[in-house]
Amino acid sequence: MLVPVSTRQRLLVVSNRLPLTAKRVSGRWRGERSSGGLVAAMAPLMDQTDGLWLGWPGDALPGEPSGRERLMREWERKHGYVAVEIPPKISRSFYEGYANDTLWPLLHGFPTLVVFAPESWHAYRDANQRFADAVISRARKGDLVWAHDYQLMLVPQLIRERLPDARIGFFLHIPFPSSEVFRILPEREDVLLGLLGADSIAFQTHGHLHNFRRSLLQVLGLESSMDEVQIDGRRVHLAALPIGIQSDEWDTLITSDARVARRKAELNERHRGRKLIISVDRLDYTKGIPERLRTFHRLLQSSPSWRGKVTLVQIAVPSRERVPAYAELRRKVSELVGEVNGDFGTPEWQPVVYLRRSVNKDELAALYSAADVAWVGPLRDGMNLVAKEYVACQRGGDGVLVLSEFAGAAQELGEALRINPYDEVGTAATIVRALEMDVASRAERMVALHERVHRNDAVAWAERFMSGLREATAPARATLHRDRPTADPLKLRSAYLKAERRLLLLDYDGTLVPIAQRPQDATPPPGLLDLLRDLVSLPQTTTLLVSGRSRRDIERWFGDIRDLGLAVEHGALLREPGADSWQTLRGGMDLSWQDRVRPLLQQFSASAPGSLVEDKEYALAWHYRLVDAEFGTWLANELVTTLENLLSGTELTVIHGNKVVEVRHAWANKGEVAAHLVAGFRRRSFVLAMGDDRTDEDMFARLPRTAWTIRVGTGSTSARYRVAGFEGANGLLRMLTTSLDDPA
Ligand code: ADQ
Repeated sequence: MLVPVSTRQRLLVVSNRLPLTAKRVSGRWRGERSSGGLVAAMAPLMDQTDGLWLGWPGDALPGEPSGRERLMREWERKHGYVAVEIPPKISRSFYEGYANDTLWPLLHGFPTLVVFAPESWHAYRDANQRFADAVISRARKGDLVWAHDYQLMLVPQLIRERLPDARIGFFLHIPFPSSEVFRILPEREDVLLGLLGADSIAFQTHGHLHNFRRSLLQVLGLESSMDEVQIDGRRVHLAALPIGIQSDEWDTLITSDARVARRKAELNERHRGRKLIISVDRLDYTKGIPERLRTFHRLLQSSPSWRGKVTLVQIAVPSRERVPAYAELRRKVSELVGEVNGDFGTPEWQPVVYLRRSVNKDELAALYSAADVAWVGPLRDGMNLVAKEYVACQRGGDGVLVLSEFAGAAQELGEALRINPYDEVGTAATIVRALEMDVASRAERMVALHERVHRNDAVAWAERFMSGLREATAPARATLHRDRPTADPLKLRSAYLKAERRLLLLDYDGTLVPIAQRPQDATPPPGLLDLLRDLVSLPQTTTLLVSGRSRRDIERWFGDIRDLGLAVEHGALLREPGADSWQTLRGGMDLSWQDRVRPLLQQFSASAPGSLVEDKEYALAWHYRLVDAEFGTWLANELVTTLENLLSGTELTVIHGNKVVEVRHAWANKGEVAAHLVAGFRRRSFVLAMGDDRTDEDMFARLPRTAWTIRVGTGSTSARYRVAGFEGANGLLRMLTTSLDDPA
């Protein structure tokens, strides 16, 4: 569940660069704004939390140190930007060396480009220590720290060493490679342990998270679950959170900026009668620019009808030019552009327009909205914001996004045409398909893409991260345990026998029977029905099933065991033991919300084959157990966010359970029904509750401390005891039914 954004805690962001870079212009120091998704994504949070941003302000130059110091003081006072100064020699070896010559190629899965230089590792450690020291010197109790990206992978642990109670989150913007690649790094243990100093670590995709978990196992021998790993008695939350863009800003540019509209019209005029393909990248070997140019050459070679009819605009902003691999790339790209234009160009037509520089946002927006196709072909990319920017600028448009399957964005943007950028023949065919696609199909795909990019924008991303971090560091979490003792059958029986009255509250799915692939397949076996009949016939013993299922299922299966109490839909409806009729715990419920929420669930269901919508009386649920695990989880997170926005301020709540997202009234939870039932069982009573998932935790939380609360299976719990699985749970209950005959 998402925790609402709170303004109480201060946020300290730490990233390699500050949002401003100090430049010396005409003998004076000035701050130059570095644009970029990160600054935009963090801006609203920084305002809300009155936070600080710590980062490197750019190299100091000889001369005028006092002017620079003054500027840094002004930044801190005005914007909360704290400069982390790094001596130039260290900064070079840290940034161009270990960060960009070692970690960048390694984490992108280019092991042959990795440079191993022990001195640059020392510089990396040294620089990370300086960033950590800056945080430590500013941190106050209760602050949240958010560290970013591959340049600062040691920072979480370095902070934790000095401030054991710090609350630290880390986001990796670039991929995490397979463990086979990662483990070639000589400093692999240090880097993993550095990250594990955080309370919460998030990646762009589930694939990267999965790779990270494999490395934890292979390198450190640490077992982890989908969302958690434990180290030194601490729990580290793990998540996949794809970053978004500031789609509103792009929207404003293309809908209400006259300059952009004019520029777009000019571009349309200039390229009239020709299709326009746009590619925008940092000049980086991970972005697949040479591969794209070779593919374009091949396309023009094999499809002569497209000659003179299509132009590729390649914009590439120079980057990391002091790193040798980048200088070589720059040369190669210029050469390939020359080859395409030399082989196919005419006096009227230049096949590739190559701009090797940064272009401003207006120009970019005009190009994105004028282009018929965006060709986004990285060989490997954490996310790729360009793909999302193109989509944002195609509002109401019918452009086609062609996207590499190796970009994180491909996980999310399913309506794009996918390419393997290494496959030049296949990619050329896909580009031709994009150029020739009919307008209805183009528009249909773009509408769906646009909606998704808009929904998961930068602000939603940052809020989700903060929510996860708050949850991971919430004090209540300390009361959850992974190491509960196994329920001792003999002690349980003895407590049961001693009591004057007994109450048994039993969850069904996962507790009395295993979780079934399809909900309708969880029919109770005859042995279980016998067991329940035996339980309800025990003297002074009240037994209830407390289930999230619908009345239909539970009544069909258990309705004729008269003395068995039934609470369904998490307690929205109750049939007391021995009663004929059902009652609601609270009357007069308005159910009109279901008509608003159902279409949304159906829409999600349509995009994920195998998922289904369940109509309950007081709740609606979307089940995705049969959907591909990674895609299903991603979609479920999207659905939860959308629903939470839709339902904020209502009495409804969204629950993300075990492969199910459910909307129901907030009061309809197992805790409420448990509190209602236990009211009559105070002193000298035996109360037992068993359950296997998050919804049963509500029940455990509302029972007296003396109750026998038992978590079935693994997972953090507030229950007092644990039992291995449904067989164990059945065993304990069976033992109660024999205990009166055989009080050994
Ligand atoms: P980058 O590798 O920088 O980011 P990307 O996500 O594509 O890659 O972002 C590039 C940004 O720079 C875009 O906003 C784009 O508009 C802008 N840009 C590129 N070329 C430009 C040009 N010539 N002129 C002007 N602007 C230009 C890293 C990871 C990515 C991840 C992001 C965010 O490598 O995988 O998506 O961080 O987490």
